[in-house]
Amino acid sequence: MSVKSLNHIGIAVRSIDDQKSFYEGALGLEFEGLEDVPSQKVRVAFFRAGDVRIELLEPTEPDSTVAKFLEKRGEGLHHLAFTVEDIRARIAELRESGLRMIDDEPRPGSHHMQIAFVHPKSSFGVLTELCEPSNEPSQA
Ligand code: CMX
Repeated sequence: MSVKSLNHIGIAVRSIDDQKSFYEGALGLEFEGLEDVPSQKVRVAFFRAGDVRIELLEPTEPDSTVAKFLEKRGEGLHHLAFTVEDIRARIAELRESGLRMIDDEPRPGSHHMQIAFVHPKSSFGVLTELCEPSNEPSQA
């Protein structure tokens, strides 16, 4: 198992609107846009920081996992996402190595990526996402 790169850093927020000025204004990061991710019950905002993106995650439903996270732990760092190739094979490898996967099958994520999460109890408290970009031209 070898990841290609850090793809993005996910940050749980109550309101994207409230935090946009910090990332875009104070830090001067390029705002790349908003996207609804119905499968995850979140709305996301992406900011470009070199080769990595900052992903702000705002829950769209009260039963969103991000809503639960905010209730329990407050706003802040939510997950790290790593780019991989052949995500199904990577999921199988991690499972075979004894790690607990939240997703045994890839799910659709933002930016047309296929995603799967490792349970934070298997990754020393850091929720870890694998993501595989599609071949669509909009992908960076
Ligand atoms: N990072 C680290 N630990 C986390 C966590 C996170 N983001 N979210 C939950 N946990 C911890 C909890 O604190 C809890 O730990 P303790 O037992 O020590 O208190 C434990 O995991 C279980 O958490 P829980 O509150 O009982 O919540 P659930 O079991 O219902 O769900 C999790 C936890 C990680 C399985 C769930 O949040 C999940 O499936 N996450 C993956 C999907 C996701 O996060 N989607 C949003 C992002 C989508 C995107 O990027 O597009």
